[in-house]
Amino acid sequence: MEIALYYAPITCALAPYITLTEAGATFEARPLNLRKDQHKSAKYLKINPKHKVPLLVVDGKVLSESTAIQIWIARTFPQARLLPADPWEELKAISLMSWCSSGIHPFLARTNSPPRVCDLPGAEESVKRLASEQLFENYKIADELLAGREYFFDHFTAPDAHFFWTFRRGASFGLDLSGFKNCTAHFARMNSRASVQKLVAYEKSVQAEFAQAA
Ligand SMILES: N[C@@H](CCC(=O)N[C@@H](CS)C(=O)NCC(=O)O)C(=O)O
Repeated sequence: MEIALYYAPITCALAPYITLTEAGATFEARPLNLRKDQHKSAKYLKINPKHKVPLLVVDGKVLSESTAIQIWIARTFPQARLLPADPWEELKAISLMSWCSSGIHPFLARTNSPPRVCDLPGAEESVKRLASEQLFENYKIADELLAGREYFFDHFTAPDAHFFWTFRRGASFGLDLSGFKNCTAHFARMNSRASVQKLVAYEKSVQAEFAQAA
């Protein structure tokens, strides 16, 4: 089986990179330079008209959307236990990932690029402030879910990788997230995993490659 993951540094594509690594999968990461609009090239738009990462290609078949990608990885590598075994708990894990994608991610996107949602002159700060309020509301929910736990379930699962990305991205915008003690501890725990360290090293190498090509 040939697995390829279209990926870009800093983005949510790091979550499936982590879970593929946790699963011990052999895969090829295909980095795209978003700053150079490589995700909007005719070639990429042909396989993903949504011009987003992550995108998974398995033996030539294409799968978009983080949650679907995570479910595919979990099903394909069951020994990695990337989703809880109990059916109800599994659905709760899928619910958590859907929340990361549709409940948290949009506010990160607005913070990253306010003019994409409002191009009124002077609106930028207001968009960022409102987005960060929504982010804080969501991080508070995650903080409560993580109280007294190492991971969202009784061991590392795919939602941990997905949420890790949302928290990392929030922190990268300079938001003060130190009040979310359980999320902060989860973030540190995630950073200590070999899969995350591999991702971080890979991210650095891709960023260096992009900088050299600039
Ligand atoms: N709903 C998608 C969102 C993916 C997404 O928005 N990815 C961002 C990076 S974090 C992206 O590729 N942005 C490029 C663009 O919007 O053109 C998912 O959960 O996979």
